[in-house]
Amino acid sequence: MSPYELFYWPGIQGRGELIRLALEDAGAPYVDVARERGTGPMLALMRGAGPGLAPFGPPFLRSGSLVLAQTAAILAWLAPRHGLVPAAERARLHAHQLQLTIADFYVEVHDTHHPLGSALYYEEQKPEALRRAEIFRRDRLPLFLGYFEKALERNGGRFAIGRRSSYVDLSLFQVMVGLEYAFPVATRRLARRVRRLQALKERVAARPRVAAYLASERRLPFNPHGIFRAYPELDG
Ligand SMILES: N[C@@H](CCC(=O)N[C@@H](CS)C(=O)NCC(=O)O)C(=O)O
Repeated sequence: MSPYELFYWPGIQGRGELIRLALEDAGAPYVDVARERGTGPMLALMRGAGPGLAPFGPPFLRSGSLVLAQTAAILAWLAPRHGLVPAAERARLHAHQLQLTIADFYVEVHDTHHPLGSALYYEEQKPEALRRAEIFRRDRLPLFLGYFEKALERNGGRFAIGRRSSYVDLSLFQVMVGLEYAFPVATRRLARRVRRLQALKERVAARPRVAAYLASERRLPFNPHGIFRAYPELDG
């Protein structure tokens, strides 16, 4: 099998990490193209250099002549090929539903530090970020985490979907470690209300391929350029 080509910004975990975790857990060979060859090929595909529909933004994945963008769509396509989702249609649809909700949550996390837009530096939108982050911590964070916790509970507590680990569990792991990095105080305050998510995070981190990946140089550290950013003034 020729390796998948993952296209994502080379210096951050970002949304690309949700694809990396799935590929790593599946043991699927892939090339992280921008990290190995720079962003030129990625930007060219976004400008329409490839066949068919051009991606709006990264992450996107190339496999043969297919170039597919949108994190949730990529995962929905990859997962059945690698046993990362149950075969039943309803389970696959619900996995996709959860993944799209995670995508919505990523926008909310991003907007805590960039509420006016990505074209401005954080320092240029700090007053708005402070207000937005306060509302995020008070309303949105408990709402989303409560929803994911409930989904786990209704499915028996251990997995988001089905009776085995799926790509949604991998993404929920990333959500939890990201929040612990960016909002340690607010996340700790919710800990008792999201015990299943906490336990899921530990279990995913212990999966052999995930553990090997996390210990490798392929796993980029969190940093001040990603979606999860540790600005103490936005936490509390
Ligand atoms: N909904 C898309 C969002 C993609 C996205 O926002 N990508 C970011 C990087 S994480 C980007 O560079 N977008 C380009 C832009 O918004 O101009 C997904 O889940 O993949």
